[in-house]
Amino acid sequence: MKKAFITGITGQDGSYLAELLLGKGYEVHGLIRRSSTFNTDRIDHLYKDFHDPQARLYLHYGDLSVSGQMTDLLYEINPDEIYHLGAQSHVRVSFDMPEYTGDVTGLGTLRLLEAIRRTGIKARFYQASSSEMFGAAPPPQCEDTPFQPQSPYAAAKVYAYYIARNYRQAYNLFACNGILFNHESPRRGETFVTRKITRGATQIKLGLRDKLYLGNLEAKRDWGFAGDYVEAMWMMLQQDKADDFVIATGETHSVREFAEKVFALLDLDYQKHVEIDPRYFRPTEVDILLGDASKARRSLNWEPKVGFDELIGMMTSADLELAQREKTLLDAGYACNLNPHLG
Ligand code: NDP
Ligand code: GDR
Repeated sequence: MKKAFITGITGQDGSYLAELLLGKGYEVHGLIRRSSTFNTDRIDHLYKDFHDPQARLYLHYGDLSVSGQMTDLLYEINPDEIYHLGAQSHVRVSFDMPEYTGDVTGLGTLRLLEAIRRTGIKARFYQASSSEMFGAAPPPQCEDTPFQPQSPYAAAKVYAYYIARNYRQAYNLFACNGILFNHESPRRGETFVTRKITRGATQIKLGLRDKLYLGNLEAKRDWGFAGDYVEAMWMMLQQDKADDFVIATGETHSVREFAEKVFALLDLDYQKHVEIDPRYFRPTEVDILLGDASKARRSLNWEPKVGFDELIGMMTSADLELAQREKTLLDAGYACNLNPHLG
């Protein structure tokens, strides 16, 4: 049985990847942070008590800001594949917490690579690189496009990208960078713009709120479905040779267009409900991302299955159901407020 170790297993991608690997028969180990409230919602459906002989998912406490323990964990688990997804992943927040973001998102990658080198384990390594690294570079962006990072997050990811390549060259480590463009799902964090829109619009539809406050509506992104993108991560680690790949749909849409479509699906006019709040603007913005994933199509035989409209439909219907549950609880007096929107 193959063993995988996933950092960031409680996040959007970690949950889809854990599902995929368990489905392929892997034993899966994940790094989780201690928090005062449960942070495992996205993987609870996959978890079996470890006393159960069927259990194949194991969780370990740890933090990417601490190195020694990572070495102990890798030594103990001895995984065949490591998927490094853990990060402070919010671009806007990285301007508020630049040092923390550099530490976790940038140096966290180095800590893990060093743990692999020091233990001498033979694991293959996946680095969650990002289209944000392209930043101000004009579209379309591919593996050869020079990076022009526009945020502390993007700068930290550029460091992580190069340090993964350095360990590949210096120590012959099987390390791949997946340069993934934005990918979304009903499990997307609620402060990223797509989910913020589907959550806000569905709550508006049910009368739970009236306004949705957003930042720059003109930014354009290449949005795909997270479930498709975790397959590409796995495919990269099954190749004969470690390499770097752009993963994208090859289509770009504005935030305005995303909002317009979601509200229209709910028979609402976004212009009546969406307001601009400059606190969601970024000091430096990435105006347009549009990925060219021809290398991945050619070498990995990967392509996205879920298109833009299907993604919007999937997220909107999941959030409509969630808003209905919230309304039921609020109406019955079992809940007193909605979550704040802070991103
Ligand atoms: P999420 O923000 O949903 O998940 C991030 C994960 O990292 C969570 O499990 C989080 O734990 C964990 N984490 C954060 N800080 C630490 C820390 N100090 N120590 C250990 N774990 C930590 O991100 P996504 O799933 O969307 O993305 C996965 C990765 O891919 C990230 O590295 C992201 O930067 C990158 N990426 C994402 C893209 C996207 O469009 N989704 C595109 C390109 C790259 P907790 O649950 O406790 O907060
Ligand atoms: P991004 O995703 O920064 O591309 O990073 P996000 O959804 O946060 O922003 C996309 C675009 O929407 C604009 N925007 C807003 N964004 C947020 N969060 N909230 C708003 O109210 C709002 N209004 C407009 C933003 O300015 C931006 O242009 C995501 C993360 O998952 C990263 O970890 C990942 O590396 C990249 O995608 C690829």
